[in-house]
Amino acid sequence: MSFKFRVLLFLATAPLFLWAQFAPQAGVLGTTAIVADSNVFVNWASGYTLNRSWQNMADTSLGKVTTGEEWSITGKAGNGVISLGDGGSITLTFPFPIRNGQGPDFAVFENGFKVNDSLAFLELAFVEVSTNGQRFVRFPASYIGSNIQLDAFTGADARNYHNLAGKYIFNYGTPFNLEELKDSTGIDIYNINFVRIIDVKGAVSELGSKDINGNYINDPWPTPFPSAGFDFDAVGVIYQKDGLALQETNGTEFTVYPNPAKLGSPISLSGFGLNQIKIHKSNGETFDDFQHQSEQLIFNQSGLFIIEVSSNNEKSKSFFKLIVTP
Ligand SMILES: [Ca+2]
Ligand SMILES: [Ca+2]
Repeated sequence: MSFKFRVLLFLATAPLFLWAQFAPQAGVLGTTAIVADSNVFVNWASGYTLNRSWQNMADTSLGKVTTGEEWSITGKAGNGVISLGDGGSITLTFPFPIRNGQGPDFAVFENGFKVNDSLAFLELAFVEVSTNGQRFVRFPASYIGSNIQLDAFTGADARNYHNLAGKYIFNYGTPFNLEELKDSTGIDIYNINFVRIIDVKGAVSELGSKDINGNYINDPWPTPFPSAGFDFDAVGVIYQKDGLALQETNGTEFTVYPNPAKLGSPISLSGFGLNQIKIHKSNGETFDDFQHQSEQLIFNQSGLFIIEVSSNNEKSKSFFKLIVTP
């Protein structure tokens, strides 16, 4: 290889090393942001445990954050946010487990906003997942920007952040791919029941949170307001374990189809008969507001239901969830 050619090759490849960056902000070519209305979302978080933290971790006299209404936590993005405070967290649950599929499997929404064409006010959070609610595994997060402390009034470049919720502005979800955790022990990436969002402590100092390379993650701080920290909007599910039902009893697979089903439309049973089931509402009350014909059910109400199936000899029972949409 000639010297000249080597120099040219170096010049051609150098920018890749000097400016190795992650995906850009929503609306920019190459972004991985997913708009809230996208039809890739098949479900949204339905339950939560909230653990709010300080308005300012360095001055706890201000107390904890208060902004947001808890009713807005579940359901679709865009119905309000709830602030987590410095290092605060929220753990979400879902109608069905999330499973690994092709590409991203769920997305997290926050309420960041653009401050100019290239920068946005962003508040970041780590994302962890769990199958059993005990062992949580964190997505490997990276920060590659400057160490000049961002504050409550400074925009940030989305290209500096990876695997951190809040990378994208309001109405755009940050995607997460369970495939990246396939070598983790103690979780089943095809059966994720919990997603935990943990505010990045933004200080670029010993109080702050670090990425997988040991670098402080630059996130606006201090933000000593009732709305400090990550402002959680929603978690949208892209792949879920549906058609659920596949619990075995005495070698028989029970299914209901379709699931989710539609109000007033027939639902077919297979593997069991009407005489083997009891239907409960999600609060456990018995539910009987449905019609039936041979092996088909027609629900007169929408909602989340639990179907209890007794095996023929009454020795074992299976339970599964059925969703009936309006
Ligand atoms: Ca995936
Ligand atoms: Ca923060």
